[in-house]
Amino acid sequence: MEKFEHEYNADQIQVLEGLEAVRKRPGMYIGSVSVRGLHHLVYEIVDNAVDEALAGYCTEINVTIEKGNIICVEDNGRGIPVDIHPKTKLSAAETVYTVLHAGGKFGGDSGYKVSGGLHGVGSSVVNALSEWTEVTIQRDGGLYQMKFQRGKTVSTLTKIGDSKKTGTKVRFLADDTIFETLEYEYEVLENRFREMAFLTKGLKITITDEREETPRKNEFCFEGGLNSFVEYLNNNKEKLHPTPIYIEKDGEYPVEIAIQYTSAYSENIYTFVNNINTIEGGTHLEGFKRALTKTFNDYAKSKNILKEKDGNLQGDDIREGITAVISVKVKEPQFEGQTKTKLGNSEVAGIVQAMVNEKLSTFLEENPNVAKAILEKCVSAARAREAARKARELVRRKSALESTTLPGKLADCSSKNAEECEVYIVEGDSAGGSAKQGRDRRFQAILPLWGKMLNVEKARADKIYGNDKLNPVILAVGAGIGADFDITKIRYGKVIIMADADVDGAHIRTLLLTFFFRYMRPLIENGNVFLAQPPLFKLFKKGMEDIYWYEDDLTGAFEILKERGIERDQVSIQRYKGLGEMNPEQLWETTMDPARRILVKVTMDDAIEADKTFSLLMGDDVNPRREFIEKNAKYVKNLDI
Ligand code: 28F
Repeated sequence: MEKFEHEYNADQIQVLEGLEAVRKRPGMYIGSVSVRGLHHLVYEIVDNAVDEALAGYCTEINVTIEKGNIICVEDNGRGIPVDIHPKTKLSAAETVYTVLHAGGKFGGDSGYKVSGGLHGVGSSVVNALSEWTEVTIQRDGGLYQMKFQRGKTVSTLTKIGDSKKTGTKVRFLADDTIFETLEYEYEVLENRFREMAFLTKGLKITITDEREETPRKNEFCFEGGLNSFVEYLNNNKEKLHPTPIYIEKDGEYPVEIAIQYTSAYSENIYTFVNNINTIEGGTHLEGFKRALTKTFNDYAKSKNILKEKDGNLQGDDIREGITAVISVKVKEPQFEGQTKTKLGNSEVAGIVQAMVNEKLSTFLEENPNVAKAILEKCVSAARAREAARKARELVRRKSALESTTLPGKLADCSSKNAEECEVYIVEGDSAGGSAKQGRDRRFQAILPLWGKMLNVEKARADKIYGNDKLNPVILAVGAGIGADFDITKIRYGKVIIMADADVDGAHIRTLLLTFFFRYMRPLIENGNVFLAQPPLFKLFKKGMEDIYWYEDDLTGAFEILKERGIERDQVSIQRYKGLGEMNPEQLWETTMDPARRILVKVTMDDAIEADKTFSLLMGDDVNPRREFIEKNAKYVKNLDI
């Protein structure tokens, strides 16, 4: 039996019931108990420190993953208030950590004005879901500490020393009886904190990983704020103007926007509400798009770049090659959409629209060279759009006539029930041959691809329709592309990319993913795209069943041998360099048989990182590409798959 020094009164019993609810249904509070939910715990704590920075009192946040997956977050803000609330007889700090929904909510009568910042409500949730939590506060000349176990106070807030500094430090160990895993992924946290540093100009965030012998460390601090963000996203793309366009407006709904055009054909607009990535967009994005279209059209007409007879430039034309980051602060945000990442507040559309109309037109008047460079590109986009429309019509007319035309190389399956059907897109003719022989032809189709693919980052839609490498993919999937893509028409429930586990394979995979990401995004969002995982090794010995191994590290395979009482040096190890080295049977057994294969589902969780990855590989600059490929032979991890 655990013994607690604490005595509980009626109020606190209610509190405990509150945290018990969090432990019973953690998913309701942090989304899931997977590795994603685990990372959420860290974000909740860091959010509070960032709020303190937004309030203007904190300049530095340090996050450490300590040995044993203990998280330590420290800020140099004012420190959570330590004074006792007369009614609850608890310190403000302990209340924040033990009462569900405390924090910002009781900013009203607590005597503390939470200016600017919104002081998150997640501290008590983190506390409830941690095996233990330790909070140390420096404030009012003192050093204070309190400790919890699974949300229960085991040591109430106590002064344990003096301090001239101020700040808050929180250490916690997530509860392994709640979470599926406690293994934090450094890259995931690193990306999130980089993003947060971009969104909070001048705030320094460091992240350290002490789990390995040689600690990893990154420091993020961007004096340029959103401008730095856009420059980062456009890294190694060709820019149409040297510095981003930056516009901002304070007030009840602060809005900040940075824009920079590149010679690429894609549109990359990232939107944030209270530093939360609104992946599904919403009213702020709508307002921005409307204003962008109107402002550029008005300017082009007034300067006679666009004649009255030409009609208007369309929104798509004006957004070709744009990279933009939009950050708004909304006191009571309403989030909608499938993943609750779409801003619903209708008033925000007009606010952003008016702000962009005003500030962007001023910018264009004052920077005619930038305006000219962008508009030239818009006009050529409009022309390409017209050409694309014609090309598409041609394709449509054709397919109306011969609607069953499938690519010649496709070995289709006999079932026509998309739900159970799969298409393997296979790199290379020889692997394609093995796959054709090894498959279950009832529900598995094979589409061999070979040679280098078209670089879709640099191609407009009209080229893609006519491209002889991508056209087979489009026809096989059978649902069109771009704005015409219709997920209900897909011919296969699983689109599986099967490529070698080497650098060329990684390249093909990335090119295909880029293509899906840009032109069939719903396919990724809907979870229809997969990566096949061919084995890396075969361990074999006469009289022993072959062992296929899918990881670089063979330690686990050797353990299996040991369990079977076989010495390591008795077995031969074959390293597979490519799919072509496997015969049809082996390919079936290891990579295609639904009962035995490993499939990795591709998700577009982290659109920013994915785009960055693609651009790196697609950009003109060869060096970052090579570096990337070398570093990421198993790059799929970075796509958050
Ligand atoms: C490592 C995580 O949580 N930092 C925080 C503050 C500062 C204040 C605060 C936090 C007031 C009464 C609700 C201080 N002085 N880092 C953190 N720093 N919370 S959390 O106030 C909380 C509200 O209860 C703070 C004056 N006002 C606010």
